[in-house]
Amino acid sequence: MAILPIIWAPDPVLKTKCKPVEAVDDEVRRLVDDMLATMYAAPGVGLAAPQIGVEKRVIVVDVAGKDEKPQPIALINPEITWASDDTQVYEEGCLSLPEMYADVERPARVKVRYLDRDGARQEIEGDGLMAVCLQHEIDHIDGVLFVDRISALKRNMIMKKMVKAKKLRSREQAA
Ligand code: GNR
Ligand code: NI
Repeated sequence: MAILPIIWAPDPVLKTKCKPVEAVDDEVRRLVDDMLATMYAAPGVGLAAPQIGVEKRVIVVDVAGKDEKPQPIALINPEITWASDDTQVYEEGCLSLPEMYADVERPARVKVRYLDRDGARQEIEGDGLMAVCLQHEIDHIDGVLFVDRISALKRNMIMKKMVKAKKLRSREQAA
């Protein structure tokens, strides 16, 4: 399992609508395993394939608490089949927007249909952080970031900071 570098916004790969997986084969399983290793190393509670530069509809999540045993879930071709009318506001972050946070309002509960690591059909229902994470990751494979769901003023402030952060990082890497 490889820990891969996470792509920072702004980057065109994070704006791409990703392609469905046609067959859950060993290559997809390797992608899932690399994504889980990368998510745990970060650390994060979720990761979407485009964040490591892969334009496929694959996401991983694990919202288990620090003292609980890990609960990795890999979702291939995930689709939201139902969203509650009631909403929740959660302060979101993103590994592709490090150190940036903003309140985002989304449906409080969702049902998601997907293929698991063995290619079997599954459905999951989540609330709280799980609901946030599922929607945040499915947004990623549609080319949407959490900053696309906040005011233009806040989004522009965060994106300006990201452009500076990326310049700083590339200068550090060059040195
Ligand atoms: O690790 C993450 N934490 C988080 C916190 C609040 C709302 C969403 C998230 S997802 C994020 C990891 C990530 O960027 N996944 O795409
Ligand atoms: Ni994210």
